[in-house]
Amino acid sequence: MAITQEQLAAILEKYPSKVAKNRKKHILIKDESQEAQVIEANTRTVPGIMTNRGCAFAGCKGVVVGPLKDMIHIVHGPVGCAYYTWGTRRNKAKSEDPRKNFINYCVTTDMQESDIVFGGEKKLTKVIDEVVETFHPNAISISATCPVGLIGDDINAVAREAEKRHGIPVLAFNCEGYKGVSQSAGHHIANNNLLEKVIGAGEQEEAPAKYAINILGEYNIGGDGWEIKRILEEIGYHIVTVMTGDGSYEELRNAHVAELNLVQCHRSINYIAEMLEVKYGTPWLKVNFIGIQGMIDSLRNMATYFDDAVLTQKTEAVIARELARIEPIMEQYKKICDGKTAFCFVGGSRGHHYQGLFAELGIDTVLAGYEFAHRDDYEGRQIIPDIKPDADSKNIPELHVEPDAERFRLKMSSERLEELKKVIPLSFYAGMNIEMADGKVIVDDINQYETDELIKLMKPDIFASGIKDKYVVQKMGIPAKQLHSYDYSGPYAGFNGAVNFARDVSMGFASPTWNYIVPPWKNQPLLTGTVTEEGVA
Ligand code: CFM
Repeated sequence: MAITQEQLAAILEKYPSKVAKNRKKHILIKDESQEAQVIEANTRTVPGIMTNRGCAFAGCKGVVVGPLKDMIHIVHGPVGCAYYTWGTRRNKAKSEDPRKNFINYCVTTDMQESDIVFGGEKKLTKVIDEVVETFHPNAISISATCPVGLIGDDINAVAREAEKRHGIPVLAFNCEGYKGVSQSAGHHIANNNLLEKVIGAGEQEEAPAKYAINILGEYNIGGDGWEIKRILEEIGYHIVTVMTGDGSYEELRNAHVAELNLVQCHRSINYIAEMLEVKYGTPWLKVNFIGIQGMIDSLRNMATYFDDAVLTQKTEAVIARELARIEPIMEQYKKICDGKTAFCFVGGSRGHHYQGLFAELGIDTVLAGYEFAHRDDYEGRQIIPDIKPDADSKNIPELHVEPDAERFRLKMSSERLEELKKVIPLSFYAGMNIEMADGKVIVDDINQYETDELIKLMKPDIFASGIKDKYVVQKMGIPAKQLHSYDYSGPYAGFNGAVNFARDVSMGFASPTWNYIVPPWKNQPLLTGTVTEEGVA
């Protein structure tokens, strides 16, 4: 069901007026009669409001850098920052050489009070030395947590010295948690360093095989990347590197040789995609491997880009075979799901990407949003010139990139590239809003209060979100599906992923559990008080 502007106003009315004014700009009811609906995004959360956002450290170490499996990732900071980013995101990795897969380790300098007082550089140096001696990683990352920036430890100097001592790359990331307004700042910091120090450090001049691609913004959560790889490799693509799910420092060094970059998660990695185009002349194609139609469209767009008869034929053959295999299975789940409604609120790309998959099951996404996306992820990249930088966004350095003197080369004539841009999303992302129908609600950086109120009003059948709100929602009697870590399941990408998702969501609906839950408001009064002679107490 849709909501009216009056109902929305009634929710906002409960806030102090300044907060109401702020939050109003972050919530839209889609109105197709309006040419452009502006949404405010990537700005500070009002202090005191409970939101789902993370920090810059989480975006850098936890999201972009952490999945590189042949590196040791050192968290320079208190143990809590390391512990709570250890294994929870479910970015999987395997390696032909098990001695070069450190994904399950958690390494930290475990800063204590004395380190805060006297500085933590010596301790960091010692940890690097121990790590090299014990693990012999291909490279090391150091991610700074809040106190490191506050006390002024020079992690870049420590990294430079360690590189000289050990002869392996040591990358320092100044991703203190407080930088920027969310984890989005950390993505940007990570992107800059990986482009500057890693991509292009490899010796390869040419791709070792035809149809060489990189997959950007795919983190192999629950094995998504493996399902995508299964399909792409069967069609005949050569995957140079995945950034960064099941990826490695070794592979990333040669990412410059690819003929095309695919962008799955635009938010976390669009900076690298853009910079690779400027530096090496590699265009990027926006893909969405979530949902059956999303997968099919992405495969066909890739085939259009390469324009090769054999590749196109193989693409169609794989699509036909996979559809014939999974459609009968999907049918049985559709019977359970059809006619239901969903809220889909995830970080910076899945709030959009999962809507197609829900629709294929007959589930209508009535509310969607992002924790930390920017306006272009909602409204499309054409509005980027209109985004006014503020003090927080100016805090994150913009890398200035130029065409590489030796390695820049056009992948095709600029005329052909322009022609292609008319038919496939090359170096462009149209955002989430355009695909949402009239009356659908779009919320940026939703909080606990708004979640509660909108659930009461719109009564979704399923809530797709994260761990922080999952249990509150379930106690309201509504199945909640984590679309960050996929709970304990996955993969959800590609053809097999669609089947897994359909099964898990159907189990959520069919579970008898919900009959045993009595939400508190069913057997307790919402307000208690006594009426006395003076009035209500
Ligand atoms: Fe990209 Fe992600 Fe997402 Fe993200 Fe994330 Fe994630 Fe996410 Mo959680 S990189 S923006 S910072 S798709 S960890 S794998 S699920 S919030 S929607």
